[in-house]
Amino acid sequence: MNAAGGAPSLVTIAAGDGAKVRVHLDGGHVTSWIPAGVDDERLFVSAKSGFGPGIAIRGGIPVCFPQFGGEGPLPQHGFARVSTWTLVETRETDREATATFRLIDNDATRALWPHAFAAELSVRVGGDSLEVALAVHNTGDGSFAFTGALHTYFRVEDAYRCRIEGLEGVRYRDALHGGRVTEGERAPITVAGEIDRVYLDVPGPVTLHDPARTRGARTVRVEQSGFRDVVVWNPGPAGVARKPDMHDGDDARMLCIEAAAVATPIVVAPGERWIGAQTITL
Ligand code: TA6
Repeated sequence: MNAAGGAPSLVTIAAGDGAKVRVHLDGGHVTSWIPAGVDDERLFVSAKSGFGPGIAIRGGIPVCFPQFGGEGPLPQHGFARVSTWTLVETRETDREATATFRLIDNDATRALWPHAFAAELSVRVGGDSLEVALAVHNTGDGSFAFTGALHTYFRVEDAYRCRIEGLEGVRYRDALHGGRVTEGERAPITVAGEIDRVYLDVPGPVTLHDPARTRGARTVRVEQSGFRDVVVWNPGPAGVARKPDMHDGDDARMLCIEAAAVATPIVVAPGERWIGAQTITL
């Protein structure tokens, strides 16, 4: 309960092993993940980010739904990340902690996207892993299609010394070159400035190496299910300068690896439920 006696605007859950995660009801937005063991924040959130109803938080894990980016007529990345979700339940045990949040259609969402749905975000933390799952239930009487992502901002020591393995040779859509589809290099991805790619039909897990890190694990494994694409994004110095909610230099401190459904919209028939998840393990 917050000071005003209303519902809390953010929820923190912790496993008995010390692993913990913080979620803002505004956006259903994970903004902190500290694995068990070291006190080591693994997600990036801009010190200039706004918070509160209708504000897109810069960092953490934005829930992009029912539209990824500008892939349609809706506002950028859809409305889920600027909607207030409700807390369904939390559970904390020695080995893990979970929390579930829900967003159902309302006048505002239907005015933008005329479909009945129930979205649920489940967060599970424990040991050295974090799992975030988005379930989308079609509660209406007609099929709908959506694109989306779990737009994870990893906190890194130096993005320009990072490399990403697991996407070698995978075709990608390059937003910096008019969306053209290119064959992926047969080498780990490195960041030399702005990078904005949708890797298509990614076959397996992705590994992020952050060799400059001096505290905590330098390698993070990112797996996904339900989502077929992986987005890799860093705004670069020029991109950061264009973002009022980022400080100069933030480009070196973050790297987005996103579980995404972009190239092939997800179709959900009436009564059906789709689930997509991203599991991050040190
Ligand atoms: O994830 C890649 C992307 O679509 C980029 O093109 C960039 O726009 C980024 O998302 C951040 O979007 P936002 O609306 O949060 O500034």
